[in-house]
Amino acid sequence: MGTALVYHEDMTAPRLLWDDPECQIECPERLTAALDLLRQCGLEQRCTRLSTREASEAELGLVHSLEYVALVRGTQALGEAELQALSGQYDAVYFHPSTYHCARLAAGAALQLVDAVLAGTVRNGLALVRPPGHHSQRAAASGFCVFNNVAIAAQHAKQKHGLHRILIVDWDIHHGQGIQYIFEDDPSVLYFSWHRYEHGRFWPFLRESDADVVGRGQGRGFTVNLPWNQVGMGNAEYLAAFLHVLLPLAFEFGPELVLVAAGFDSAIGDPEGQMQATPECFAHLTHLLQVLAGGRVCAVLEGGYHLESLAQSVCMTVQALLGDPAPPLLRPMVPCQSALVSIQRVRAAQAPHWTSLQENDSAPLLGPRTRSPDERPPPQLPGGPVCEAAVAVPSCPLGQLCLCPIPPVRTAAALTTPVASLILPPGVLLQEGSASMEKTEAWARLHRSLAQDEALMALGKLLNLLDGILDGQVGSGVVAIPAPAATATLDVVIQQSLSLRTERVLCVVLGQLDRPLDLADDGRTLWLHIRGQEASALSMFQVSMPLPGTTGGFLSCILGLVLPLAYGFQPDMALMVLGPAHGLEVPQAALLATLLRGPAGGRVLALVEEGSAVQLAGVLASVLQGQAPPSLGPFVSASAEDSQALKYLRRQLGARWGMLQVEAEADWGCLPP
Ligand code: Q9C
Ligand code: ZN
Repeated sequence: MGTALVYHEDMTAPRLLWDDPECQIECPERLTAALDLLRQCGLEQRCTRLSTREASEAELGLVHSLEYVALVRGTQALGEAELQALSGQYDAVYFHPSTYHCARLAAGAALQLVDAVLAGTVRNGLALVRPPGHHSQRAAASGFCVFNNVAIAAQHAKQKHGLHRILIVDWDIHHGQGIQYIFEDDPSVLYFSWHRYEHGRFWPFLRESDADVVGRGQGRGFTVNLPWNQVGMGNAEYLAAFLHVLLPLAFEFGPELVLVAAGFDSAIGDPEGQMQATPECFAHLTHLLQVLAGGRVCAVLEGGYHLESLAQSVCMTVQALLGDPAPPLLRPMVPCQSALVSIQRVRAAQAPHWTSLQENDSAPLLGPRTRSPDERPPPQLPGGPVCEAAVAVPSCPLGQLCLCPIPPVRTAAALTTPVASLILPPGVLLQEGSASMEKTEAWARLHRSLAQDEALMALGKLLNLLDGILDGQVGSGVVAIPAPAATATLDVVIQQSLSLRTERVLCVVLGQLDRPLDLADDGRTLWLHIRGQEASALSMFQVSMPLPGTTGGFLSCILGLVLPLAYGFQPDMALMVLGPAHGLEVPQAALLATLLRGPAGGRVLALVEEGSAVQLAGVLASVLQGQAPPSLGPFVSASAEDSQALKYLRRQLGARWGMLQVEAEADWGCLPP
């Protein structure tokens, strides 16, 4: 199932006919720049092109008043002076004779996209539209927006497709107050927006954009505002917002559809946003959203006024929708204090409405399952944690868009079972070849457990696949390993990986498996064991955590610990090791593999002990190829013990791994603005 691109060239028609410095940035070139770069990168050609239709007046009526629709209809016949006079009645709006037609096309494009995704014709898609929509209200245009494209699409999905839960993610840098007003009392639509706020001193200057505004009546807790109070927020801050605010709530909500109000004025170089997130960040955000709603993600363009930055960010979004791995983000990944204050405030405001944000404060912090690590000070993270968003914003270092080379083989599997070919999804290469006997035996001499024929054969295949990944011929892989040789095999894989061009390897280990004894604690491997009897950190690169017993506990472990560490570490490759007695259910394993693709540039090697390989290999191969993971099932809150363990590790490691933090340093929240 593919990715839709919805576009109609009529939407390049609206343009500002008089002089107005505030409105001139919303120009026709925004669409052509995005489309041109999509073509140049070969991305447009990989999408399913959908035709665009005008939304009917009844469909506009799902959100807007008939009088307002009639008023906008009337602008088609107005002359320039009348258009200018009418525009002046709204805040930051211009009308053009083509506005009514194009605003209906923009809403229609969002509807076409939602219809195609819900019909199953495509998995996901992007609508490239003008005018944008998220500021427009029941009876008012605002901020270049005429009809509220995303809100209309959400109402349509509820009424025509019978959906009960829709998530709207508004990553535009302005607050989509229009969407907020339309759904503020509606618990079937969870609206998340981050926005430049500066304590209310940034447009649209609304009190209701702040973090403590959470919705009304039945809709309390279904409006989530994350105000940024400084400019210069970047990749670390955006990812932290997703991991610590949006995704925990989204998983608990369990949406059937994700709509993105996809404004790219939140990207670097944009004159409105003044933020620092690079285009690659949008590939990661898009990748993260695809673990929700079976991957049904519909993105609809909103703002974005730096043509180059806009076009590159659009390409990154489409590439992620197509299932390609996201390019690595640049170090250091440490959110600034101002962002942490905002994150802390929104978590506190939403905690009464979401169990995943409730931290069981009643229990003692050092419970029986946690113990202190040894007293040795942890080694320094190379690069050092310095990144203050508020410090001087450098001029836009926006280079050529680097589309990472896509390996000829996306995913390969090396399995030992005779039914291997039957359990793999189409497109996954079943690897038969082996590394040379010489090489395999040389490694096997290091470990007695590798001497048996069976272990040796598995090792040969594994080494061959690993070479493919390290050479860039293969993107990711799934390998079955004989249980008795699991620790030894992992030792070989780590050593072999680190001997070749790879600087950092992330090992996420489940089940009974020991950390190889000769593994150096030198910052090149991050060993994260999700099985321990207790939460403990022997150093910043050796962490263990009990396997949580509920879906909620598992999610907070992945979102609150594994991904923050992984994004902070920025590995060249991730090993996901499911050893004997790993205890993971199939959807949990699939979710973990999917999410590890993000920080690892798509290079994930899953090592699965033979006993569960038949059950897991197919689904792991399919998510590593870019398919959406299956649902975890009903959300069940984390146990008090599991939240304690996470909180303990956050305390222990937060100073060294900034991405773990969900709170600002003590005195920051109290500083005057
Ligand atoms: N310098 C959208 O991005 N002007 N609309 C604010 C602050 C209005 C933005 C002036 C910006 C409207 C869809
Ligand atoms: Zn905007």
